[in-house]
Amino acid sequence: MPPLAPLAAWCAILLLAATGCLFRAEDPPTPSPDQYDQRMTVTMDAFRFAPSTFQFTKGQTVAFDLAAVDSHHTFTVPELGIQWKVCKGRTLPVRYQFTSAGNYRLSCSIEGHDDAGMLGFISVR
Ligand SMILES: [Cu+2]
Repeated sequence: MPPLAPLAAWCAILLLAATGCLFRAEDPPTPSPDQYDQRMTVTMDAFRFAPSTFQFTKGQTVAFDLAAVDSHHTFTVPELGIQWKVCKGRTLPVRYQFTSAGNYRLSCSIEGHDDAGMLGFISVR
């Protein structure tokens, strides 16, 4: 048996452990409609956010359903302290109130994903 197969399996397990997707806590409950102003799904697949540009109003609370299709991905906006990790094949419900006007850069913090073009922009007016 070639020695590469067990090595690949261990690498996969280590990657899952490193991303926290091996022993994952339960997803938070989906927010109820009285807890947000807008609800939207963001698909993360093939190094892309869809949609990748967002326009919100200052004070607006948005409920996101973040769907990671092909891999683990993150929805990361450093300037807003947002770092949401989504395991492969999962949809994570999250909620955020945009309290500061500005233009913010969205990226995926999984190594190599932003270099591959996994970027977006959030405008809050
Ligand atoms: Cu990614």
